Amino acid sequence: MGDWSLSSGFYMRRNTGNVKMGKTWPKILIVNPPIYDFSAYDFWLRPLGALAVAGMLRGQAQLTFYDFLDRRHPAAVNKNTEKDAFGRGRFIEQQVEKPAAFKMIPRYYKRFGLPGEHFEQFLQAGSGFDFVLVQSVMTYWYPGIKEVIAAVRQNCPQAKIVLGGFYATACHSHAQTLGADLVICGSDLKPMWEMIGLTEPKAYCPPGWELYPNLGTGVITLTRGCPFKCSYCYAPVRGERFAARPMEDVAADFEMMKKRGVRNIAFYDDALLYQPEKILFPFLDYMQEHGAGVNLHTPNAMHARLLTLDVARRVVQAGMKTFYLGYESASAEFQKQTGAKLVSNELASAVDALKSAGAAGTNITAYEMLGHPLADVQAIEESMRFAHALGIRIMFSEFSPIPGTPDGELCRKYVDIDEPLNHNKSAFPVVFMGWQKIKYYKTLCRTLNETTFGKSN
Ligand code: B12
Ligand code: SF4
Repeated sequence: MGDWSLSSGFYMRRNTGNVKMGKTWPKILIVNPPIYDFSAYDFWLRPLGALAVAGMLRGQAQLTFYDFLDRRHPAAVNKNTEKDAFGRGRFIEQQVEKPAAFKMIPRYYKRFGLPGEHFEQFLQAGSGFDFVLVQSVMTYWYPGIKEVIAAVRQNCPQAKIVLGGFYATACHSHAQTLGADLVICGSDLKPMWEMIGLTEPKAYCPPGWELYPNLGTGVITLTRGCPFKCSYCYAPVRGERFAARPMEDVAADFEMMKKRGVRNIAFYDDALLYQPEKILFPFLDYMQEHGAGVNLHTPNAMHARLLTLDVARRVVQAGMKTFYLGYESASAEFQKQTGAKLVSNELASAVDALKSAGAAGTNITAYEMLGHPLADVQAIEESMRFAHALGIRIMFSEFSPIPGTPDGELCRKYVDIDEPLNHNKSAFPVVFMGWQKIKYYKTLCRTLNETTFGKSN
């Protein structure tokens, strides 16, 4: 284990010893890249994949961490990155040139995160790294990874670069063109262990939360995989069996975050409410006992169908403060064709349950899909008005076509989905439906939300 030090203006995680049994510990840098997109907001974002890998390297390597998206980093504070009551907030941003793929999108394209020069100075000030591990999430954010790889090659030419995460998995061939030495596919980290010459620990290691000197926001999962099969989603393609994580591992994750002063925790589960007696309820009981003052959030959406009054009471009692519900559409035909996740009266019952458990309408949001290739049968406006009438917020879940998914494959006739930029959730809906329609729905959404909750929200 080690301690934190502030060196040359950069936070570095240093292990207190660097020689183990006559062997020098490898110097490993872990990077969460900047985002290139039309918009980005810190909606409780944490690079959980990279932190999981950092946890496994704990005590075997000299670890240094660089998170371009850490709004609490000394180089980010006071840069118009204000936060709301639950820790969400804006990133540092800068307008950049739009790639050719986006020329028809009438919006500014931006880079979000700490400035590139800061990272370059950081690399130059460091004593050299043997390995650099780079995180990826959204496929269409790969320009940020490209930037990181170029900076590492330029300033730290001896380092071997390993790329992992969702983009590296779903767009594996594309990811191999970015210049990393190794691209990890899925959760099998064996090639990485071989490259860095270390062994995967046998016992569970919590994510490397200690790499944040000032945590504030954390994320957690209680489960792996998803038991459902929605046609727009990658989970069924990945085929990971749904399973609960052992409660003692989840508790270890929580305790580690608690020690670092966490105030807000977002669930990153795909199906948080599935089999609640076995999975969610024991965690909520644990939180009631150990989690006083910690707010829970569900940005990845909960299944309204599974949100009974009992579930609602328990989540509210355990400190859940914001409630995002997958709604997608009021259309039975759309539901049938995409996986039958929910019908409208199930959304209404979930909202009723939450409100009678004490949740405020302003903290309940229905995600509705926009720009899906089956938009014709989706009844978008009717769905919006239905959710609005329940006294809750509406937020669009803009469609991102993912290769290999049935709905993503349907989009090949509109865009080249082998180019990951075309998966951008702000771009595909515009290409598919046209800017005027998108603008109409977005204005309607804002107006409906403002009618109930006022302008400032
Ligand atoms: C949490 C989550 C979110 C969060 C935060 C995402 C974030 N930036 O961190 C929120 C709710 C904000 C979100 C938003 C969206 N999301 Co999302 N999200 C997820 C989710 C559920 C988990 C991602 C995660 O962090 N997992 C945790 C890690 C631990 O799991 P893992 O990746 O499997 O990690 C293992 C390996 O990959 C590997 N690994 C991972 N990282 C690394 C790094 C290194 C260095 C190495 C070596 C290995 C490695 O090792 C890990 C351990 O085994 C995934 C689905 C899923 N289950 O993966 C969708 C997913 C990534 N999201 C998706 C989508 C569609 C969206 C939205 C577009 C939805 C919408 N329409 O609004 C938005 C986009 C937001 C934006 N601004 O563009 C898609 C991907 C789309 C795409 N084109 O890339 C996914 C795959 C879901 C799906 N529908 O299929 N999302
Ligand atoms: S959209 Fe959600 S419920 Fe449907 S398969 Fe994907 S993760 Fe599961």
